[in-house]
Amino acid sequence: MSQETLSNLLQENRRFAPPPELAASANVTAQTYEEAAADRLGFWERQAERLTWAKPWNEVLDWSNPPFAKWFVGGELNVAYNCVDRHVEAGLGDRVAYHWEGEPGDTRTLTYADLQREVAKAANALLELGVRKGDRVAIYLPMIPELPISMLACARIGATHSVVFAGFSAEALRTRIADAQAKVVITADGQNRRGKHAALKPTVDDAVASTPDVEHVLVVRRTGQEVAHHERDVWWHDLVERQSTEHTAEPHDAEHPLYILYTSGTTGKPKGILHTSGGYLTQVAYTHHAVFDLKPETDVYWCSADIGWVTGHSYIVYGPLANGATSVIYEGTPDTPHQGRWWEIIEKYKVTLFYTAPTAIRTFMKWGEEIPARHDLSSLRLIGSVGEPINPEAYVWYRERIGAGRCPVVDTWWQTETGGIMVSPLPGVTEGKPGAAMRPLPGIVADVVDDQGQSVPNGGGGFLVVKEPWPSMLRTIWGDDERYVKTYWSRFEGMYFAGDGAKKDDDGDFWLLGRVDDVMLVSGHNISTTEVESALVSHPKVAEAAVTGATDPVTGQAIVAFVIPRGNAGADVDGEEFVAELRDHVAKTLGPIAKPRQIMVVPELPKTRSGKIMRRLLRDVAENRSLGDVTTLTDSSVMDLISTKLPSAK
Ligand code: 6R9
Repeated sequence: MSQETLSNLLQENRRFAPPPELAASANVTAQTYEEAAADRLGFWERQAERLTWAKPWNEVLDWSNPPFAKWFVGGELNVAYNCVDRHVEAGLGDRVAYHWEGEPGDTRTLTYADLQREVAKAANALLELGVRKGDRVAIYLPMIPELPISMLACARIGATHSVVFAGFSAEALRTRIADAQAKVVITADGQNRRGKHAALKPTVDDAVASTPDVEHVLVVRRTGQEVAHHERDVWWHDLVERQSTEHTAEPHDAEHPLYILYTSGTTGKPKGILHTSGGYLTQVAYTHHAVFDLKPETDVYWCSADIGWVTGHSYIVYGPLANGATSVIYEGTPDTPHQGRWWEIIEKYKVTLFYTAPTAIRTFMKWGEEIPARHDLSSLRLIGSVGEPINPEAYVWYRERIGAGRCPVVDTWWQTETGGIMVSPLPGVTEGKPGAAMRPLPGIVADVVDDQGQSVPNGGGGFLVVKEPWPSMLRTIWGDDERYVKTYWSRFEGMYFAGDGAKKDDDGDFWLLGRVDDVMLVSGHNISTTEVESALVSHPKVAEAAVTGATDPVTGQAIVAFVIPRGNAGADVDGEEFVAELRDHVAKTLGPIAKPRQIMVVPELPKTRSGKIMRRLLRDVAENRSLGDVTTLTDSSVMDLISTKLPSAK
């Protein structure tokens, strides 16, 4: 972004107060903000007491060598014990930890007692394979119970896991295995994707052909498809099933590395984000309790994310299990075998708390509101969003069509790097605004600053920063302290730079405006892609929109938009008239400066596996360049579909 601050174009006046019953019994009240502000470290210390520690800490935070933080110094705990065993010891062994639903319709129920046995067996199996405390284990599994079981087994013995999305290419997997020097890879023969079997094992064979550190590949049989067998391979059902269900969990240091998770970034090699144990578990447990108002005795919680994304790590595995929650895990895609599959799952398990991404919500808008309307979603009491800014119209659709106009929506801002939720409404406290992530949570000190690092006044726009260390912050980039300092702590003195644009409204509430790299500079104005996309989505015929800046001889950059029409938009959505209508709609909503130069109607948008729109690929298209790296795309054929829509290709 240049000197100029981000233009603040979108006006949104709708407000939604917390439901009175929820407010009356909410886990967290308004007072907590004050308590945490008065004594931040004392606040986090109280949250750490949610966990069971083998040895108490002697210092809450060591920040003597910034930006390298140590939380709960001297404390010791076992993360897996905290997520599983202690609930069994407390007499909750029969409580369901996971209702698992496979794509083909097979199911498995794991109580906390079941999970304890499974994790112990997997931990014993890893030990038999020679995995020791401090070793790294790569996990390349679909959304099956063996995935959380493997993660917890690693945590239990103090091995650091590195989960890689099942579906990433052999090359993406190879670089991640090599960077972490993983000793063992856990995978499956294949996975179910849209009613078909997609092989995984050949990708692993390919990747480990050139990663000499890998001693064993542990293979779960999921689809039953043929796989090649190498000497290093061992079947899960041979090795794990014969292990003892007893394993004593040793305590590990609060700062013991729990996991590495790679974020792709736009350039350069992927960054291995390192999370440790005590602070991480404290913040994910607290935020899951506070933001979702979790009542573990009665709630059924479902986060639809893939566990290969940080959202799955923190809010399918560690946070919910630390809190003794009952969760749903679903293996497949939302349209298999039909477009109502998710709503069927909510109805079947009587899900009360639901957490998904804007990309999914916009897809459902595209498919049409009659699909969720066929299902009984009345069990829901709170719905959440994560991953991208939620457009106000998508928020309102979500609240009305899924939440029956009754459930509060929590729009949660955070990152792989932050480990846990940072900015979010509190469902019993905050009056929600469609499109706003609202306020930093209690105990979090975040702000919006200008390019000099000065806090912007209400009404201003700039960069989102975090001004004080937080328990679940990344500790470094695996093997590259220098890059950690340079990427996150060098843009503004003494502050964590998140890389996101944001604005404060007149009440001081935060609105996230997308990655700073995506901000467009049009005739000297910084315009966020998010606001133009939200304006497009507010047109009744648009389900989804992606906006990018393309070089323009007159305006520097010009706005180019790609839109997906809603299911009920009718047949006239491909013509010039529709495009003209949309351009005018944006000009009316945001002002003439934001009017797109060009709008293309497309059937799909390029997205990462976690559902984020890859605007840089659209910029390549808009500027007639050959495409950059497409290895993290969910479906690379999407780009061909889009290219055929280009005027030049017609
Ligand atoms: C959890 C996760 C992080 C980036 C982040 C931002 C975007 C996530 C958001 C949001 C606006 C929200 N993001 N949640 N933007 N509102 N509620 O998504 O982690 O995959 O590392 O991505 O996602 O741009 O910087 P990660």
